This record gives sequence, structure tokens and C-alpha cells, in this order.
Amino acid sequence: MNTKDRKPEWVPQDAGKEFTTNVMPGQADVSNISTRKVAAMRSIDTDTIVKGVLSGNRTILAKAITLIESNSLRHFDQAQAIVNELLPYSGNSLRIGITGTPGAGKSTFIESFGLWLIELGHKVAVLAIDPSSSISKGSVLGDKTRMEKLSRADESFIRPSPSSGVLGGVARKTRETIILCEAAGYDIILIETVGVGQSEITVRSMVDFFCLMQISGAGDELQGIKKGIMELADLLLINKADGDNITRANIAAQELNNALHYLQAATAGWQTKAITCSALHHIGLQQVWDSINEFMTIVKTSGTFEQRRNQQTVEWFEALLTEAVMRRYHDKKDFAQKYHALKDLVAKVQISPSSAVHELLGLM
Ligand SMILES: Nc1nc2c(ncn2[C@@H]2O[C@H](COP(=O)(O)OP(=O)(O)OP(=O)(O)O)[C@@H](O)[C@H]2O)c(=O)[nH]1
Ligand SMILES: [Mg+2]
Repeated sequence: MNTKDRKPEWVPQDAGKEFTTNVMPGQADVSNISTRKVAAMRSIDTDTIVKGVLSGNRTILAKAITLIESNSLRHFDQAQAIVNELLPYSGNSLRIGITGTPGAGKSTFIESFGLWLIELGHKVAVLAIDPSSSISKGSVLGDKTRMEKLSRADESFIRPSPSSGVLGGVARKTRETIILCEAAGYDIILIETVGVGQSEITVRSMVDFFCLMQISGAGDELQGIKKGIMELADLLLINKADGDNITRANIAAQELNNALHYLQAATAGWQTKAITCSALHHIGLQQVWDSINEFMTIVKTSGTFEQRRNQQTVEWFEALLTEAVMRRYHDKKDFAQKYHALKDLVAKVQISPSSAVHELLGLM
């Protein structure tokens, strides 16, 4: 478009070219302009986010968690600033971890228990740790539909696990997400994780109370549960104790209670026990809550609660440090390649771990 000599409606007398209006060409077709993208890209300043979270605004809380989950360096600084500002307002919740075999009924239990807790006047946040979620996105989607009623409640906040696969990263992000949820006023945090390998230990390291969910099968109830995992738990929940399954579930609980006497308890001063419930039919929720309260009274009186929280914060610091150091060196040219090559050699016992470390340090 030629804008030459185009004058505004009014110009001073004898005005020169500096008063020429610059007309931008218009867009003929506006149908493909996305206004959404512009809104999504708009960043919110730290102060607004902090105030929003503190006021319990769920949209802003979700945005803040997205910043934490982001792998972009640009978001990292802002996310950390937010966490730091909110840290003094955190810590006032009961953090409960729930693990168990796939299909045991964890999500169904969280939906039913969560709604029940809301009835009692609590605000409930649900987080998920699923180290395999980058592979099986389906289970996360499944959780959302399984917790449909809970997700519609005003006093709940549900966040599926971040999809970046590395458990260490997921763990840091979940810890920071806990801080944010607490600052937003959620006084009960429920963390669901599928019982695969390392994830139980990771969740144990960030909760006050850890619950292992099982279902009763035919035969020896102990067969399916690894002793190590049982020793992490404060409560064994035998779910699906309904219909034809009630007797079997009761027998399973009894067998487990007998076995638990010979195992080391996860928490000093507390005898881990097994009880039955039916998440689907909302049976046994009161007993679960009673156990948790009994547990809390004991650990708060003995000081175990504080001790564990302090230790968890130190572990968090150490995990962060390891992650930061690794990230810094991985950014270095040649490091990643050498690291993987040496790891391979270590695995094949072709080099000793200490020689491998020595060689890597030589690159730094
Ligand atoms: N009969 C009965 N079925 C239940 C109960 N709790 C859950 N289920 C059913 O068991 C199936 C799995 O339940 P989920 O809650 O998705 O189990 P989950 O442990 O979260 O599963 P993953 O997240 O995939 O590990 C669903 O079909 C539920 O309806 C229960 O108390 N009784
Ligand atoms: Mg689930």
C-alpha cells in the first residue's frame, strides 16, 4: 500500500512530511488469526502469580505449576522465584502417598476419600507421579476421568504427573508443586504413584504417611508384595472388599497383620497395620482416616514428624544439587557423549566406576 502523502484529518498549517500518517496494511482474511495463542504466550509476572496462588486461584496455581514443570531455562528462574516466595506459606498440610499395583483402585480410592475429606471441611490436592507417563499417557488421562466428581469439586485441585520421564526431575517438580498447593490453602495432599521400582521410594521421601494398596488374590497374600515395599508403608489397604470378595479381603488383612509383626516398621513408634476397604462403595474410609489421625498424634508427639520433614528437606536439597550439577555438565560439549560411553563400559565391567569418574572429571 502506498502511504505517500497521506495526511491525518487535521495538521498544523504548513506542516511537513513529519505529519504524514503511516497506514498499516490490513489483514484481508482474519479467520486464521488465533487469539488463543496470544493469550497463552502472555507471561504473568511473579508478583501476580504469588498473590494469585496465595488467594487460592486455581487457574494461577495451574499456571505456576506449568512454569515449574517447564524444562526451559527461561522459566526456571521465575519458577524458583515463585517457590522461594511461597515457601514460608507452605508446610501446613498432611502429605499422604498412595502406591500399589496397577488397577488396585488407587484413583477410585482418591476420588472417594477426597470427596469424603471435603465433606469434613478439608481442601484436597491430588498429584500423580508416574515415571512411565511419557510412554503410557493413557493412564494419566484415565485418572482424570476416574476422578470426575472430585475434579468438579471447588475444594479440590487435581494435577496429573509431568510427562518428562526422568524420575529425578519428576520428583523435584512434585516437591515444588506440593509447596505451591500448600500455599494455595490445600491442607491435604494426596500423591498417587504406580508401584514400579523406584517410584515408591521417591514418594516415601516426600510424604508424611505412606499407604500401600493391595487387592486380595487367591492363595498366599504375601507373594505379590515385596518385603522392601511393605517396610516403606504405614498402612496396607486391601481394597475391593465388597461383594463376593469380603471374606477373602478379611483373610488377606489378617495374614498381612500377622506378617507385619515380623517386619521393621516404616515409622518409629508406629505399628504398620492392614485394613480392608471398598473404594467403589465408600466403605472403610472412616477407618483409614482414624488410622491416619492416630498416626499423626503419635509422630507429632514423639517429634518423628518434624524429624522426617527436616530430613526430607535435606534430601530434596541434595537431589537438587545432583540434578543441577549433572545439568551443568551435560551442557558441556563432549560430556554427555563421554558420560554415556563410560556408563556403558562400567556396566560391562570394562572399567572401574572410580576410574570412570576420574576420567569424566578430567573433562570438566
Ligand atoms: N469392586 C471394586 N472395584 C473397584 C474398587 N476400586 C476400584 N475398582 C475398580 O478397579 C478398576 C481400577 O481402578 P483404578 O482406581 O483405576 O485403579 P488404579 O490403582 O488407580 O490403577 P492405575 O492408576 O492404572 O494403576 C476400575 O475398574 C475400578 O472401578 C472397589 O473398591 N471395588
Ligand atoms: Mg490410577
